[in-house]
Amino acid sequence: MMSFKNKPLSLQILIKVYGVCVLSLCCLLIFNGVKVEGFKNHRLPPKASQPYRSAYHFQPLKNWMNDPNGPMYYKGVYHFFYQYNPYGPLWGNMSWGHAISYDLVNWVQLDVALIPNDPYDINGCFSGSATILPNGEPAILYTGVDANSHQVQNLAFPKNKSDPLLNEWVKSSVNPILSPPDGVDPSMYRDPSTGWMGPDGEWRIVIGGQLDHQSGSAILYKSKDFKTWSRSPSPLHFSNKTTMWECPDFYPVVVNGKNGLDTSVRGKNIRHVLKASFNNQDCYVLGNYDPKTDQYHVDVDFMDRKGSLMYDYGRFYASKSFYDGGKKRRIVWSWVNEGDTESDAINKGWSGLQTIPRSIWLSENGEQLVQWPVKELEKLRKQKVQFENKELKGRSMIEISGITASQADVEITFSLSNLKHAELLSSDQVIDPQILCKQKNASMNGKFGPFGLLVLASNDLAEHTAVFFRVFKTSKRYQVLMCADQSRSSLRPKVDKSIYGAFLALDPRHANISLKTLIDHSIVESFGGGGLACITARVYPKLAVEEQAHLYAFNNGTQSLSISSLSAWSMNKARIVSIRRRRKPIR
Ligand code: DQQ
Repeated sequence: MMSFKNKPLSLQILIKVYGVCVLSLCCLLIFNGVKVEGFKNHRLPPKASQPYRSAYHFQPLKNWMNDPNGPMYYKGVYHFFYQYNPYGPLWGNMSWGHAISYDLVNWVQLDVALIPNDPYDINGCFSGSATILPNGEPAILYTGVDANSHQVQNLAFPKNKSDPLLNEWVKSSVNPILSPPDGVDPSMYRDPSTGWMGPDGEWRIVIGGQLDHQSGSAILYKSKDFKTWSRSPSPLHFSNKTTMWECPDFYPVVVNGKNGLDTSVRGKNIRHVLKASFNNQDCYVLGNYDPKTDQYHVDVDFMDRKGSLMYDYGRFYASKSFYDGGKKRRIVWSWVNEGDTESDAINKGWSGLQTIPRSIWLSENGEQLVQWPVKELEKLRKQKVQFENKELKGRSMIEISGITASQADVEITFSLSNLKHAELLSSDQVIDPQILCKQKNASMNGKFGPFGLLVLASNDLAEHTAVFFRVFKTSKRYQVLMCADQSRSSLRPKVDKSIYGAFLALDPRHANISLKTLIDHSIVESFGGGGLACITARVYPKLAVEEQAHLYAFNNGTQSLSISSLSAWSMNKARIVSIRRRRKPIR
């Protein structure tokens, strides 16, 4: 075997830097009275029976996880909380799991931060958010489900705010701080947002709710001290075209720039995003917010025009963003649920993933958001294959070999010419992109497309997930459709095989069509057009696992096109370790 000294200098440096980071994290943990138990095997079935466990997406070492909660950057440490069942792989015993990281890639899972053991949250510590108060102290606002199954809002603070790990959390003695108001169903009143401060020095938050049994709503509250809250006469926004809004998120974005903004920032050149989770999707609107009057005027409302703008057109729910003051960016996290069965969850011993945290900003034309995986993920890249300017004839495919196809990061750009030959999309055809992707799935030939990637493909192609594009011509313009087709992703019955779709807001006459796909065993996260459209899929291949998985670039259209560039990397495994403090068991 190659000794450390024989490794290339760059690798030696990398190993040393990594070692120093891990060592300093361990010292910090020990210094904080935490027993480090990382790098030990946790009790899960052996690796051979875990083909769907991800290698570089965040997931706890075992059990159920759903919504991201209260992400924040505090004293140089990223904190990530999540809806967690400490006792098993199905939803229940809702608690706040807690993990920390220096780089958003490698994680240490700490003790559960909030457990449902008080009268005001005895039936669950549901979702919520973190806000850093003016004295530098972080505060958590979360929903508790009380003994009457009513949803109430509660506060918690760190036991020791000088501890960068924020190891222990103390629930406020004044809980619950808010109970369901008149006109709001007590079982539909939850998920307080991060607070933002107005020009009057008062805090604002929104809480998701259903008003008068019909409207999804972001109920607005104000407070001088973050403890005593009063409801504003009108909600920040509502819609009677949707059901209840879960996990509302409200934040500013800068016009013409990629930097993020702290949630309280106001001023010129700023627009505001309101995200609401409903119908299994995370939809958002863009608009102008006046912090003096708390009026929010949206450009295009939820469910208007062709539907709603969505963060991701695949499996992606209950997302939560935060401002990373260290790197001046806004980052969004999201829960990606399973598409297999409850008994699969029991066999696996776990359920639920998080997306790779994504930077999020306003597009150049100001009409939508753009997302891209955080830069830090690139440090997991290892072997690379790369080529440029390769013709991809009609009805052909090229295998991308030399990397680990089940654990990879792939970036590919296609260039098209002679677009006048594109298929005609008549205006009377359905314009729901998901329906179009279902009608014209990956195996249906077209002219320009389907072309893209076949990921997690078995040797005989009996299994594969296709992420692809089609270009259409309408009477006025060109339309680029992006699809993720899981219909042939697995030979296993009873797993989800949805087909997802989105339109990509780019003009193929002036821009090449790019795709970035993160493949991680059972999750396929795709970013079209530099993050203009994102689609996340969960797949459960039977044959195309581990070394048996293949990766192809394909063109199932009749028109030739060119791969102007391809770069693909095998990905290293992220370190996710667990530590345990000596503390009374939860129950
Ligand atoms: N999940 C939480 C709720 C939230 C829902 C419960 C969204 O607070 O509304 O686990 O997935």
